[in-house]
This record gives sequence, structure tokens and C-alpha cells, in this order.
Amino acid sequence: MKGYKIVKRKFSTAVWPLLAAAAILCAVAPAKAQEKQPNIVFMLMDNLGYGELGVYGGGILRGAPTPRIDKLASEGMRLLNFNVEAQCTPTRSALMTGRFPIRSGTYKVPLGGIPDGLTLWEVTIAELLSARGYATGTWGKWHLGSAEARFPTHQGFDEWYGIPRTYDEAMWPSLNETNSMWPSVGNKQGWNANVAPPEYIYEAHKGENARQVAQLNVDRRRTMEAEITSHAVDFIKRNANATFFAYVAFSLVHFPTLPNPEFAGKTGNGDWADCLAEMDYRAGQILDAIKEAGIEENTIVIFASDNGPEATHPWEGDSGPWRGTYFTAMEAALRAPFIIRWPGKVPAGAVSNEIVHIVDLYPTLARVGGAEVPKDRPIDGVDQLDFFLGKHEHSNREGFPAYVADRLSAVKWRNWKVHFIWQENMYDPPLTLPLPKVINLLTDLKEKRDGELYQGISWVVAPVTKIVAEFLESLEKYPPIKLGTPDPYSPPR
Ligand SMILES: [Ca+2]
Repeated sequence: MKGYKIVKRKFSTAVWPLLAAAAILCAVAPAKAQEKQPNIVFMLMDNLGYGELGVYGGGILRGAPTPRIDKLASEGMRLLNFNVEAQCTPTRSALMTGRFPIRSGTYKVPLGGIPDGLTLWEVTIAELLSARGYATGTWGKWHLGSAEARFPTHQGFDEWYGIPRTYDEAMWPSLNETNSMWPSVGNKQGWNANVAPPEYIYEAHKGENARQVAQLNVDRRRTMEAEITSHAVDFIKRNANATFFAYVAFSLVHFPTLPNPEFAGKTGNGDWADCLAEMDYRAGQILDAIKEAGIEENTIVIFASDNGPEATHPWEGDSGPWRGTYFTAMEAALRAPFIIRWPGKVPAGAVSNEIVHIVDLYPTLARVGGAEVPKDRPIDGVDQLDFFLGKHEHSNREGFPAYVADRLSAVKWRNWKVHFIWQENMYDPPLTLPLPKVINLLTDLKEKRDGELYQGISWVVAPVTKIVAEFLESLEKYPPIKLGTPDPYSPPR
């Protein structure tokens, strides 16, 4: 990894005259120091519902205060209408590529060992920032390719420590406890490594083979948050004098919600509340590392969740005022917590109900890093930097199509939402509606009322139809990459 960086920074002797000329030009330029590009620390929580954090109406209501994250919100901007994809994989893909995941064959969580992940043709935000000289690291769940050739260190990250798939697989090798409260689904029920490969924790550096650190089991799952944090903190310390992008893909509160032994029993309110307490503590450790490195002023911190709350007992999460669970197009699935802090730049304490989508972070962070987004493919994200900086009240997005896997299920537009497919819970069958269901999200937070289409608001279908038509036309022009597409991929001409 280090070698790669050094090679990139070496200049061939042929460019020395050019550098000398540039130095002369710089010498006559005003003496103002070039402002360093800010560092970016992106903390992405896993399955953290809208209603869990104190600042979003949870905290002590859920058995554990979240003072560090609440304080972060008071120091930056907090969004009430930040939207994600309905599942882990598509959201992570949207963040990495700025493209709706229906385009990149990553629109659903891969199950059962099918070929998975992002093609190497996609240009990730890590690749864009890395090309601008950023040191890049990620820790935690990747979920964008379980084969080594698609690990983060092949998609723009200098280093990675984490798992390629998902935390529930921690239970596969650990459920021999036939007297536990969980249903017995361990070795005696037929699982072994030959039937389905166990999940491994990997450590990887760019340009080197990845190393298997350990098999993920429930004991190890308990320490993952601490491990992720310690790697991220170490990276921040090492790169305090560089410019860096740290994508901290935290593991909480994905099921099984098992707290670190140091947090087990701490709140007295059960595993879930203990996990919430640990989440707040770990986020605080990252914030402390930034402060101790003396780089708080020049570091953008983003805290967000990848999707809505879990639906499966006993790990259910909470979605605050919104109805539904993840794996649906209900507001509980789409609206996630989002906080952005950039001292002196993003107005402290700002709160907005403007629509922002996670695809927007791609062009926004690219601009922060001085990078250009690719022009040879559709990028769905829109640059929201000026909105975050408080330069205008409205976001640069009015709406978006909401897919659940490969089903166009709903469209959001301003304070409206139109459902084409109705599904409240991840285990419900998706029902195609005979007529689009129009919801006013200011008067009907729970998306409960039927028949509003007939109460003078059918005009809402017009702007929504425009969003759908434009998106489908774009898919026509740029055919989506199919799920399971191998590398090398190149688009049809
Ligand atoms: Ca997730």
C-alpha cells in the first residue's frame, strides 16, 4: 500500500522544468496559502432506524441516551428527510457510485452464494478521492462483493478491515447451543463450512492479498464495533498530516444486536439499549480521535444509517414517526438519520426537512475533494454542497424513484409520495396497486389514508410520472448491469 503511494508521488525527471515553471508562477501569485482539502469521515451505521437516537426522539426513550451523537447534531446540520435504499447492499452501492443500484446490479442483498458485488468498471468515491491524493480507508461491512477481486482494496481504498458480507452469518457457526433462546439451527441442523462458507473477518491493503483474520461468530460479533473503531482511530492518527477519507462502516445495530462485554448489562435495559449506548460511545471515540489529532476544523464528519430498522424478532428497531421496516418503500425504510458537521462551514444546529438522497453524497464529496464525477455514465446523485453550507434553503433534489430490489415501488416528490407497489413489512408480499396511492407526507406521516387520489390531488401524479419517465428513459439509454455480472465489464455500445 505504502509503495503504491510512493510510486504515485514520484515525478519523472522530464517534468522538472514544468515544476520549476509552476514554482515561479506560484511565487508571483498572492501569498495566500492554498486551502487544504478537508478530510472526510463518514460513519455509516447498519440498520439504525429513524427513531433510535436521542436527537431523533429516541435515546432514553429506547433505554440509552446518545449524548455524543446528539451533540454532533448540535454542531452541524441534521436532516429529517435523508433517504437511502431499502437494503444494505443497494445503499452502500449508491454511496460508493452515486448511481441508483438498479443500474449496477447491486439492487438487493445477495443471498445463497450467488455472484455478487460491484463491477470494477464502477468508479467509487474512494477511487475519485484517492486520485486526488486522499488516503482512503474503510472498516466494517463491505457488502459489495464477497470475492477478493471485488474487495474495497480493489475499489479505491488503501486499507480495509472487516467482513465482505453480513453480521447475521455470525450465528451460523455459533448456534450449537441447542439450549439457547435462539432456535437451534447449528451444526446438528446441518450447517457446516462445506454447505455454506462461513463469514470471515479480513484485513487487506491495496496491492496485497487479503488476510483472513478470524471466522466471524457471535463472540467476535460482540467485539466488532471496538475493532472497527480501533482501526479507524489508528488510521486517523496516522494520517493526521495527510488528507484522508475514512469510511467507518459500523456494525451496530445490525442483528444479532450483541453488545461488547464492556457494555453488556450497562444500561439495565437489555441488549438493544446496551448496543445503542455502545454505538454512541464508539462514535464518540472517532470524534475524540479527530479532535486529538487537531484536525477538527478541517474535517467533515457525516453520521448516517444505511437503511431503516430491522423487522426480525428479537432485534426489531424503531422508526420513530414512520411506518414500516427496511426492505420496503415505506418511510421507515427510506428515511434515515443524517448529520453533517464541518465547523465554520455547515451551519451549526441547522435542521431541514428537504429531500436528500444518499446518491447525492457522491458528487457532493467529489466536489469537496476537488474531483470530477465520471461523464461516461449516468450519475443519479446531485451536488448538495451549497445546501449543506447553508447557501440556499432548498436542497438540489425535488424527488426520486424508490426501488425495492428491482421493483419500482414508489416515488417521492416534495412533500408527496406515490406508491405503485404496497408493502409495509419486509416479510409481506409486494402488492401491485390498481391505482397509484398518493400520500401527503406532511399530513399523513403513517401513510395510512386511502383514496386521497380522489380528493383533488391527482395532479401529484403528473410530476411523479415525469420522474418515472425520465428514469426509465435513462435505463433504456444506459442498460442496467445485470446482477451477477462478472469482470471485466464494459457497457454495450
Ligand atoms: Ca443495513
